[in-house]
Amino acid sequence: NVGEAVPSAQKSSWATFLKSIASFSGDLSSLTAPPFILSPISLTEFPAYWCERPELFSAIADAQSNEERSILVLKWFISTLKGQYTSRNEKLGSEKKPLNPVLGELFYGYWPDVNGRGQTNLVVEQVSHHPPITAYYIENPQKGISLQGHSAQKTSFSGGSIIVKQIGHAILTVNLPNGEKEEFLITLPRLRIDGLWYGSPYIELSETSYIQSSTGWLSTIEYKGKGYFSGKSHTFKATLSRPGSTQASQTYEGLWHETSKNVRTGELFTDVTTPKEEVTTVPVEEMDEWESRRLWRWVAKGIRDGDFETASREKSKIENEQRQRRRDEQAAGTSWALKHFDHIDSDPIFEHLGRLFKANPPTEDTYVYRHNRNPGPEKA
Ligand code: CLR
Repeated sequence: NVGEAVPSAQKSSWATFLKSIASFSGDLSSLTAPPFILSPISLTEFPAYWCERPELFSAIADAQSNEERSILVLKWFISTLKGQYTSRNEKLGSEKKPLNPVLGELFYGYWPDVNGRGQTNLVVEQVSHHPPITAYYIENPQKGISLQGHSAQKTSFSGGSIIVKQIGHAILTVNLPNGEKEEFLITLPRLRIDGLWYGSPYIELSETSYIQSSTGWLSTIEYKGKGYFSGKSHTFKATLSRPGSTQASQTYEGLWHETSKNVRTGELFTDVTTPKEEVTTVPVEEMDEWESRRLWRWVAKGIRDGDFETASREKSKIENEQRQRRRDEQAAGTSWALKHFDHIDSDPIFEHLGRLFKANPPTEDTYVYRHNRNPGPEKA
């Protein structure tokens, strides 16, 4: 029977929602979901998950060899997965439906400099509404490391689960001491959202993602859930192979939400059982109208307080305002100007590095961060 986790008054609307996803594919954000499953957080906040262990991000700069740099990038990447894919369960009780960002929505934040790790800054912009696409740029200038990426999703329904194919990729750039740059192309895993029937959705990762370095080192990460590898959920196996070789130079395995180890040496590789550091922002009162937490403030309050009438009234206000804006643009023959990013049809770094591991598709568009304009949060 539907939904032991669903409040009794919402059981039938949950069943209706499930039916609507089953007969639907594409953009889930547009479907109306019952109140209990709504999150007060917009998708523009999600890129912050990349840096909640800032010391692992900054440590990449201290590597002494290409191999070590690839290992540290893999270690940082695996250590972000718990935040990316399980934190709503921990904070909100289950996976929830995030607020669907408006075009031009912004999110700024930073992680302060502690013990010489340097300050890391985050700039996020919603660069498309239909379909939803979020672009982000994360930089630790002191350490000479940056991450630029964009994120979109294609969803379908299969065997009672939502399958989410992640569209987009990220490029990590490291300035080397000799003045050169090393680049890493990061592809994203496939998601399955299980537990829908009971009203307590959670994510499992599947298939394979890659981290290809411009030095030739390649990490191949395989994801499995219950009943594979170790039989446990959130399992991964990663192999690092040297340039031009398919043989593993290092192999790691474990649980991405707990710990993992180096298979050969037994040495601990990742450990995310310790607290993470959430991004710092200025108070909502000091934010600009387009900044996510300011923009959605009253909707989010309504959701948090269980006052769904206010939440939906405030949400309609925002949506109507957006529709009017689009009509005005159309009448004036103008279009919305992005603030921090430029769109390009084909990312040359993706094409170049993607060839090394036969990325599929072989080319992708991207959003390039526009330096020297609107530098985002300078506050520390
Ligand atoms: C966004 C990019 C982040 C990782 C990430 C984590 C959770 C994903 C989210 C991405 C995209 C939107 C998402 C969400 C889980 C649920 C939600 C797929 C990929 C969908 C739109 C909501 C489904 C509604 C049910 C929960 C009822 O780096």
